[in-house]
Formats: sequence, C-alpha cells, structure tokens
Amino acid sequence: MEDIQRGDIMADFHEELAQESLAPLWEVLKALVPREPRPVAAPAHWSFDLLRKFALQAGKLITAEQAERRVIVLENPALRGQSQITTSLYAGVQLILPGEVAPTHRHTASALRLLLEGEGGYTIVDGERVEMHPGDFIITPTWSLHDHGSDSDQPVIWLDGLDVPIVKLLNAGFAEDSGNGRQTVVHPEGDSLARYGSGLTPVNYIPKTAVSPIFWYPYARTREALERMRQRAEWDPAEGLRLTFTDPTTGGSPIQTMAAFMQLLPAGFSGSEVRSTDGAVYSVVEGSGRVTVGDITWEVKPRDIFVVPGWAWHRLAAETDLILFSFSDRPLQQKLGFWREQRG
Ligand code: GTQ
Repeated sequence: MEDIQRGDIMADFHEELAQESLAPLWEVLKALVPREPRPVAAPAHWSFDLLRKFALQAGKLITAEQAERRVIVLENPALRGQSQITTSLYAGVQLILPGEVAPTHRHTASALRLLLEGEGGYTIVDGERVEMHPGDFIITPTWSLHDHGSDSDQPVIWLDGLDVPIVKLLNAGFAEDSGNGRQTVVHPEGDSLARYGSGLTPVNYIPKTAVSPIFWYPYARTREALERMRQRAEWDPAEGLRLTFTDPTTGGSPIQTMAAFMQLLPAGFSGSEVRSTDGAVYSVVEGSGRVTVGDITWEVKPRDIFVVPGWAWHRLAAETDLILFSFSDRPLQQKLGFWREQRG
C-alpha cells in the first residue's frame, strides 16, 4: 500500500519535472554511465560487386558535377537514415567517370580515401594534384580544398571515410565551394611526398599538429614495407602485421580524429579474438579470408567493405595472403584517454 502511494508520488514528481524540462538522473544513470560500451552499430559486410553495380547505376542517373560528390553511402543497418557506418564514422563509395570533375570544395570534416578500382583518377588537394592507383591512401584533412577528376577511359571508384558524425556531434561544421570548380595546380606532382615523406624535411619546417603535410601514401610503398617487414615480423596473434599511417613530421596520425591502417595476414593465419573501443571500417586490398564478428562470419574478397563495431569481439583469418585496409576513430579516443583493447 505504502509502496503504491510512494510510486504515485514519484510518478507525479517525474511529471512535474518533465513539465519544466527536467528529469531524475536515477532513472537513466545506468544507461548514461554504462559499465562497458553497449553495442550500438551492427556488424555489416558489403561485397564490392554490389557496391560497384550501384555506383555504376548512379553513374547513369547523375553526373559527378550535378551530385557534387557521386557517392553511395554505406549506412550501418542499426543506424539507418543517419549516413553513419559507426556512431562516429561515415563511409561511402565514390565514382568518377572518364572526363568528369567533382568540383572544388572544403569543409570542417576530414576525409580519407582508399582507391578501389581504376587508373587515371586524380585528386587535387590544396593545389597539389595526385594521380591515384589502387590501394593508394589519400587524405583531405579538415578545411583543405579538394576536387576530384579523371583522365581515365575507365570508371574510377574509391572508398571515402569521413569524421562527419564527430563534426556533427560538436556542431562545428562549415563548408565552402570554391569559384570555378577546378583548382589551379600550383605544386608539382609528388612535391609533398618528396619534401616530407622521404626521411627528410626542409630545415625550416615547423610541424603542424592538426594535419600531415603528406596527403598521398602510395600503395607501392605500403606494400613494400609490409613485404620487407614480414621477413622478420613477430606476428601479432590477433592482427598479424598491422601498420598505421603517420604524419612523418610528428609521428602521429595524419588526421587528428581518424587513424588508418594497412595490415598483412599471411596465408593460413588464424587470428585470436580481440576487441577495442574503436569500431573500424575495413576493405580488402588483396587476398581472401574469413572475418568473424560475434556469431556472424563473412568470407571476404578484394574490395569488399565491412564494419566491426566498437567493443565487438572479432577475429580475422587469411585464406591466401590477406591485406586489409581499415580506419577508425582511435587517435581521438587515445587523446581523450578513452581507448581500450581486450584480447580473448
Ligand atoms: O569527396 O569531398 O563521400 O565532401 C562525402 C562528402 C566525399 C568529398 C564524401 C564529401 C566527399
């Protein structure tokens, strides 16, 4: 009886609070301050055949110029309608057809790209042009001017990763279009890689902490590093041989919010279970294997894209030599002191 009365009084109290845009913490504390991360995003896998088919279909319906960016967005099945592949990351597959231009713009959100298919596509970042080859990793950090184009006779397709949900969370998004669509190239091709990415730096260079002076990480170099290292590598039981892209002038991540990785799992490698607080988006660069997230398993092949949500147990296995690209919000979590990893 007393309990019922007390319950009624409490319900009335909650109602009174609600009227004034107030709420009792004790009803929500456990959800607000969880014992450990609850899975929010779902594991998901898209085959490249499917992504390519839809990108090419979009290519028949809208030009790159009309679309500004002709991209098929990868939406996490648990976060539909929000253009999010995880709670903090955006991913999409972008198509440029021969002769097209995706006009110059810049925005607060940083973008990273992995070239999936086609030769002859290019990006211009802050006045420097780079031709993109399959497996190349390219960044357009916060507020850098960028436009994309193609001198190819084939479709050019790449994976875009952006920190859009983070910018949205902070409500700090700005964007600008730039004049006539195409940037004037003011630096010779390969200039920044020569200047900062050859184990040398101009003597008077002061490292910027926010963005890397290198924006192009050619796959030929990445592949060579993995190949040389495998000869005496200590294979991590979960991750094989995993490297992260760095700003050579700081040693830190080239973008502050997102890290990108390239990883080699030798044929027959069967990884142990691991989970970390950063959910990651993966794409297969070479080879084939099997990915298990919780109780879901996918057979993965070149250019497939899959997402492993944060704090989800997963394991990676290689059928042939398997090279995986991935990106996540790890550097942001590390700076905030949040990042954790657990081994099974
Ligand atoms: O290439 O600038 O997938 O601004 C989404 C937003 C790509 C880009 C995306 C963008 C871009």
